[in-house]
Amino acid sequence: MNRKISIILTIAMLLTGCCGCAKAAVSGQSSAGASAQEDSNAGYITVGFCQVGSESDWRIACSNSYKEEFTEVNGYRLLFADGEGKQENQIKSMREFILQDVDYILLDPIVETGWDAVLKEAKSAGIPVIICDREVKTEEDGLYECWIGSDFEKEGRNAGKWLADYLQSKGRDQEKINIVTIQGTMGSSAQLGRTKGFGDVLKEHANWTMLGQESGDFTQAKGQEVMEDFLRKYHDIDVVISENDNMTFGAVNAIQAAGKTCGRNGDIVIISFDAVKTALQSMIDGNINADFECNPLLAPLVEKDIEKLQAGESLEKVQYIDETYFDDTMDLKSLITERKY
Ligand code: GYE
Repeated sequence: MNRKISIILTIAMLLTGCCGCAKAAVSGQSSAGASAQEDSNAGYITVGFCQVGSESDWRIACSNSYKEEFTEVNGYRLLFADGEGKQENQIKSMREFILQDVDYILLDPIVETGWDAVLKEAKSAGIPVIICDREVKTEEDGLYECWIGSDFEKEGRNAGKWLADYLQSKGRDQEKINIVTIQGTMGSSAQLGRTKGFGDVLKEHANWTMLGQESGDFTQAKGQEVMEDFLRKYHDIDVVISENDNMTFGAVNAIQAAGKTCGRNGDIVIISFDAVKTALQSMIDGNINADFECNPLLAPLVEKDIEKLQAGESLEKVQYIDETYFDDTMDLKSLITERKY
């Protein structure tokens, strides 16, 4: 909202004794409420963050990272909108942030497509948008400032390469290997990239067969259901690729409930993504063989980008965060204590 209109509305509200409106929550806020809020935000940079939801440990660590970084002590007012796993909720909160005339919008898009209209609205309102974690595919260029997150395809490829080396080390590189994949939320960058990256390595191994691929939507409960389904359908699974740790926890439960074993010395090799603390503990316990890290601590990097924009500097359009992997040959006990997520 134009600053002059905002001041006029604020004065009008003071005259009519309507200051209570300033406490309006993010959702369902009137434009008069928005202007009062803007006034109370004076001196702070207001940041509206459209988060995916709270489906996984990774996501919780990601949300905490924003809440710890964008504090009043650091000069920010963070408006946090939980999309509860639905794109329409995320679009709605973006529109509310536009109405509130926040200084920046941060979008972690649940899926890659369907953002053009709302990104254009933000652009017309003069509000810079930073895309974090998952990516967007737009028809037009220039609808956002930059994207910052993980190289999901590389994570998937690294998982495939790790499996090839592992099988070779066990003398199983010529054996017929049956694989199933528990995929993340379909159409999300994390799912698309990990599926593609692993799929590329699969094509190089004629003795590897993908028996089935199904989405567990990145949650433990659905991951468990999908694994139960796989175990009913296929009786000779050698490897499970699980596109996040929470689905892996569900898969391990399903495997053990079916009387099978997995991980170190088990019947089924388990490869996971994220490498959150609980998963590393599960690897120490022998249930997971390898875990490809995805770093959820994006907020400090996003904050640096905002500082640059504030200083009128330009940004790298694509920014990858550093990542590694872990397997059960490593000394994870000492590592786990230092780990933030
Ligand atoms: O792997 C998963 C989460 O987008 C990278 O989303 C993120 C993924 C992460 O739910 O645990």
